[in-house]
Amino acid sequence: MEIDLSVDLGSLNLANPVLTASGTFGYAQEFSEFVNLNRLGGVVTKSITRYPRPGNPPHRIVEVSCGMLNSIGLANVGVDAFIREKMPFLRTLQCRKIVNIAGECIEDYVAVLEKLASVEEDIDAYEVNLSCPNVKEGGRTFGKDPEQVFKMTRALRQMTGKPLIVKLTPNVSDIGELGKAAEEGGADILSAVNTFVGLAVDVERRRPILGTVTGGFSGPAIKPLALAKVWELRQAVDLPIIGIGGIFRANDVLEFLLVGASAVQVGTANFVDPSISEKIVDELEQSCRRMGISRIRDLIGALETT
Ligand code: RRO
Repeated sequence: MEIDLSVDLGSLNLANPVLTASGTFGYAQEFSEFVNLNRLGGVVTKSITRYPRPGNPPHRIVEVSCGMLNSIGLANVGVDAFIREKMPFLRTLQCRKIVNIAGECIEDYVAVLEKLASVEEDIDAYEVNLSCPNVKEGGRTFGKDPEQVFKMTRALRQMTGKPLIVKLTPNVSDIGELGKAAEEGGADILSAVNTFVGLAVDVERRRPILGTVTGGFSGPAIKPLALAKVWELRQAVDLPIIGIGGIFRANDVLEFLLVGASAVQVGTANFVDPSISEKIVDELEQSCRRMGISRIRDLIGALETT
C-alpha cells in the first residue's frame, strides 16, 4: 500500500507532518550528519533576533525526571549573521525552511522581518515566538496578553505574504483566547506549545540549578498537557495547528494529529537522539501501514469523543 504522509497547513504543504522544534535543532546544519534533512517535513531555526544575543548565564540546561529545563535566554547569532552565515546552507535544503523570530517589542520583530525580506524566496514560513519563558520581555509578557498578540500578529501580517505561524505559550489559563487573537490578527497557523515554567533545586547548595531560577520545562512529561492545550485550541479557532510537546515516537505524532494538529514539532527528543526526527518519519509510515491508513491527513481531528 502506498502511504501518503503529506499534509497541508493552508498554503504551507509538507511532505510529512514532522518538523523540528525551534531551539532544539540549531540552524539545521548542525544536525546534517545525523539526519537526512530532506526526509523531514521541515526544519525550524532557533529564534532569530535583531541583534546577536549571548543568552543567559549558566546553568542553562538541566535534566529532570521525565524531561528537562532550559534557560537559554534567546542566544542566537542575530539576523545579519543569520542571513550571511546560516541561510547559504538552509537554501540548499528541499524540505520546508521555517525561520523563528523573536524580540523584546514589536519594533524588534518588525526589524527582523524587514531584514529577512531580502532572502524571503528561500524561506517557506515564519514562526513568531510569542512565548519565550526565559527573557523578561522576550515575548513573555506580551505573549500572554491577547491584545498584544493581536497587535503583533497584525503588524507582521502587513509586512509579508509568507505563512505566519504564531507560537503560543501554555502558561496561561485560556490558550484559546491567545489563539483567537492571533487568528484575528491575520495568523495563518498556530504552533503550541512552547515550554511550561518549571524549577529544579540543588538541595545540598540550597540553590536553584538554573541561573535564572525558573526555566522552560519540556519533554515526555508535558505531552498530556500539550495535547490538552492543542485540543483546547482546536475548539477555539479554525486555523491549522502545529502540535509540540514531548514527541519521541510516531505514536505521539498520531495522538497530536487525532486531537486536531495538522503537523508536529520534535524538540527535546533531539537532545536524546539527534537522528530521532528522521526515525519518527520512518516509524510513522510503518504505523500507518500497520493501521491501514493510506493518507495520514485523514487522521487530523479524527478523535472520537462521544
Ligand atoms: O531561548 C530560550 O531560553 C527559550 C526560548 Br526563546 C523559547 O521560546 N522557549 C524556551 O523554552 N527557551
